[in-house]
Amino acid sequence: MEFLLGRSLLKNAFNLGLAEALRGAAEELGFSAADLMEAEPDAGLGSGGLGRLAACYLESMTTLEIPAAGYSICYELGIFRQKIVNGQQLELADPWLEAGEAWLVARPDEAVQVRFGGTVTGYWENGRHNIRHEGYVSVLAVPRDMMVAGFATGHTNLLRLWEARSPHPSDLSLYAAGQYLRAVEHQVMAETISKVLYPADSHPEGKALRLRQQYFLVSATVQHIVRTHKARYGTVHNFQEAHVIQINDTHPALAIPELLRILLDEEGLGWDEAWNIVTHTFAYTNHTVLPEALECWPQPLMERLLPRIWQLIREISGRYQAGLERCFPGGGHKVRELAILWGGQVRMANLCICACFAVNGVSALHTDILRREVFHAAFLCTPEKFKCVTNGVDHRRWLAQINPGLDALVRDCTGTGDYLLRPQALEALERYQNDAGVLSRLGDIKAGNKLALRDYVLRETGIALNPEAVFDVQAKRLHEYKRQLLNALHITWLYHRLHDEPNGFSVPRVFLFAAKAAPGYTAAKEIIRLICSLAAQISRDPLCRGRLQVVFLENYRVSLAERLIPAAELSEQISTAGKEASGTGNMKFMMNGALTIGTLDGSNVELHSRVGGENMFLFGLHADESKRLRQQGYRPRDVCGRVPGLREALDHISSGFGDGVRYDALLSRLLDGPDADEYLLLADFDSYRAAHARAMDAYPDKERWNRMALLNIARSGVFAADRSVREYAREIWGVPMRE
Ligand code: 26Q
Repeated sequence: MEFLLGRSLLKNAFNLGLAEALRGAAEELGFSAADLMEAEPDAGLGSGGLGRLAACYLESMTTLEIPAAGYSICYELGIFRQKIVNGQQLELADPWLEAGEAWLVARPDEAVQVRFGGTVTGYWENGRHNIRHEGYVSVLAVPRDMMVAGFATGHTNLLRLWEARSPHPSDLSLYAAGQYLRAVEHQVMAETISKVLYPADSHPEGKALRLRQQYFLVSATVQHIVRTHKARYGTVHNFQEAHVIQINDTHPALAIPELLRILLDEEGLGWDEAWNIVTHTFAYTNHTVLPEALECWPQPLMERLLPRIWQLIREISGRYQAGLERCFPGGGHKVRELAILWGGQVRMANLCICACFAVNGVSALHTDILRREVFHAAFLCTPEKFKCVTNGVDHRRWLAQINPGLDALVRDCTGTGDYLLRPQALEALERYQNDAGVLSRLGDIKAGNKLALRDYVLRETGIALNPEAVFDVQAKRLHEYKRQLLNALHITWLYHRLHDEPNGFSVPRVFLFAAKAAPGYTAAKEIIRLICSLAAQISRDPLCRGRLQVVFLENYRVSLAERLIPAAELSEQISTAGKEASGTGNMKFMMNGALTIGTLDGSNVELHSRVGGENMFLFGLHADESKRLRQQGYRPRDVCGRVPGLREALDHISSGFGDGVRYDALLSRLLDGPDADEYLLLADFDSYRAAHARAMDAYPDKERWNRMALLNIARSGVFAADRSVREYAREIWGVPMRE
């Protein structure tokens, strides 16, 4: 459902080897190349990590010459634009197509119809069971294609974005009087489907429009794939030999019953053959273990909107249930756990586990939690299905493109631009860990990037960042489990310490935040407001000048990440252990020489095993410890008394920061009730504080700091998307690729 592409101009020029020519041509024509690129809007067709991962993988699949295509919706409005007004998030529409459609090629000749609602009846004819679907509403899916260029290859892939249109002519005056309003209604309904991206991440919304979007995407896509398959092979009997459909979380899971529908109802296959094709076609990637984020749809909604799909899901579910009872004879609760239909809901993850030939997690820890907890019963039944592919990021974009100074250093140290196609080549940097010249050049590159960010922030906000300070960055979606509030609490604690002992503050610090909150997520929005209040109070306080600064940058998006990451020195990856499936920002920061302050969560675990405790600042409870603490009855109030200054910092948050706004509600979430401090901020506070203290002890020794940064960059090759995509290709898709 998402491809968070960001900008394409530099990406395409870079991959085609034309970046320098483009810059030269722009300047020759009297434009600044930078201004030209700044004019391109971000294609924000995704809400966070999952959508950005899809964009990185599409680039990598193309570079590796894998014949692949991405399918999504051509949302007229991408993820909302965030404005901060009086410290609060305001959401504005993002009409990106105004300039962004330059990259799209409409293919009306390949449009397909998608049907909603109506009634379904079965009848027998010549010994065959047929389906009659009547009274439905049709929506037209029109492709708008984007060409994806790979790096140093002639291979290209397609990203097909479906736009929803009404199949009725737009001249409504032709309609008979009685049909006029109904026709307008249908037209509006049809065109609403691709109107807007749902901006929630890890917080699914069970709205009818979202279900319509999902079915619209998968029906158009599967119809198209089957159609092109038949045009090439003249049959569907070998479909599963030619295709794998990798579903990005459960959002496109309706593709499973949709393929089944086409094979049964349109191609006339019998159940066994159709089901065999389906179960050899789909693979499922899970991106979350948060129980509230596992997608479920109300059965009545499914039945009303997608009557034939609903019948097929019931059939799949019944047969699966029978199979499970053979797997767990008398195993009541295990069978219930795996049920597709339960409590009036359709559980999409269970549908995927039942029908997919592979299920993968996105980091080692996350896969472990899937196997041992979230999908344990399914793992016992079919352990061979469960795989791990640790996420990776497009290092051509997230290193070479956004950090040209570092790219030049890597080339000088490793011989050539070899690392662009062989990210492991970054390891050769390790040889320079004691080379004072290289280390100081690395420091200069970071200093330059900090100045560039300072200029940008000054231009955009009027705020002058202190370039002498450590740049400490937390940039990601706002979610309680990601613990931006822990960061803010620690800054508040530091602020008090600064007042107690102004000269005990040896290293000046700039804390940068950037984050969008889901529009309906009240606590997340409160946290943004709190950070903004805290930033304002600190900026008014003369004692903080040159010592402590906090800035919340509005409208976090791919192009802002591209400016922020090369300038970061500390990367905040501080989620409650066991909650973040992987994280990919952590990889981008590491590649750009920022040191991680983080918990053993998601892919931080693997990052830690690569760089070691001496090259990052690890803190906090482990996933199993967190779980145990909760089971034993965790009492956050007990912690407060044990950590000096913590009580004062909490009180300060509750009473607010001099702008009259209080945050009692946030405080109460930390201290009161049986679910107090669900994400264990207070349990981890002291350890977090100590990790920051270690980081600040290390910072003044520039050579040591730069060495740690160099080792982080050198060992970041495993987090390239190319490595992940090769694993998918080998372990799941079974396709050949560029060596
Ligand atoms: C579902 C239904 C209705 C409306 C919205 C949604 C929805 C949309 C987006 C639910 C979840 C998402 C996005 C999830 C996401 O970004 N997950 C992140 O995926 C990354 C890539 O694997 C991981 O690195 C992150 O750890 C994970 O949080």
